[in-house]
Amino acid sequence: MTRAYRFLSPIVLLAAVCSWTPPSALAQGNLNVYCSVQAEWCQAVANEFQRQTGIRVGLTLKGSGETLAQVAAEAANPRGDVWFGGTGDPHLAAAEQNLTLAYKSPNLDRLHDWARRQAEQSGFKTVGIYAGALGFGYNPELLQRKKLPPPTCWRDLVKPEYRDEIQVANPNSSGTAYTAVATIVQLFGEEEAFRYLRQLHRNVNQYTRSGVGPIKAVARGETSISISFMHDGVTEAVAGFPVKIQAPCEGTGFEVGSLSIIKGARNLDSARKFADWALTAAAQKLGAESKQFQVPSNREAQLPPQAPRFADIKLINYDFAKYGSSTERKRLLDRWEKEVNSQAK
Ligand code: S7P
Repeated sequence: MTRAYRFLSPIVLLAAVCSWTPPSALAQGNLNVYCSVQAEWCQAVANEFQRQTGIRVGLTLKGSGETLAQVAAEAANPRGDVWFGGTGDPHLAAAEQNLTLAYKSPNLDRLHDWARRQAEQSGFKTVGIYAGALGFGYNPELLQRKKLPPPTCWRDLVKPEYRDEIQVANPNSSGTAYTAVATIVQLFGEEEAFRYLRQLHRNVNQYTRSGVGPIKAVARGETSISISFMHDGVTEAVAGFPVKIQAPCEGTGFEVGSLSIIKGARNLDSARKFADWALTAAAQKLGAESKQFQVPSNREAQLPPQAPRFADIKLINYDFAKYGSSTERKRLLDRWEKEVNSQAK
């Protein structure tokens, strides 16, 4: 201690030391977030929550199916505290497997019915933070060069003219692709749906690991068509790529993108604070600011003007209870693996 400090009271001294401490050493705790939306949004959420609360946020970026597998594998020794984003079905499966923790945020009342329903259905072990409809993305320049018409219906995708023109993700790793399988089953009935998926298999040039992979391939001109969430197509179009989106004429499924607190979270207080914050309109604005155009779940949050409008899309009455159940999910994925993915083209 220097001479001058001997004349200061301990309180003044403490205040002086604190005011000189670098901000990183003042962290108000830690929070490990498993994040299943696109990287820009994950980063914006981490930065802003950290800025507002002083809680240091660690991020792990993975798709929905992969995060579910990770949370299940770590159940005895959880490393994540909160799972932010990703399709609702695997969040419901996690709730059913008791991998996530019930929490009734005081902000639940501020949400749209569809987001609250996701919470009620899971015994409050998950909650909706956004919604998005499934559809097609296509590259109009590439299709024109190949003299192919843009697809408008699910039935178009299995036409022989689209041989090797389509990309979709693998439903084992991707929540987007699982939503597609569950949507087709609900639209056509299971037997007809698997006949359809086998026909589609011939036209698929690649099953990617991540759900946004196919629309990014459309944007780069590597494939003509993708099965994607329509808002992910808007992200590419807004970035200046030649991408258009289409809502399927027969109707389509949708996701309730969700948030869950992981059971055994080591930073439970921070996790609850994060959940409360993520349900506010101000936090949900970060989605559009990161050029992600889902429908926010907070009723006061503005719908980004570029977002696909649900009122313009023929939506099916997606059965989240059934297709979010672990047994149904596993059964459909096993069947897809055996009857579709393992088949020669
Ligand atoms: O952030 C865009 C988005 O489409 O990604 C999520 C998706 O589940 C993550 O990718 P996977 O398909 O690889 O699981 C969606 O929830 C979200 O709308």
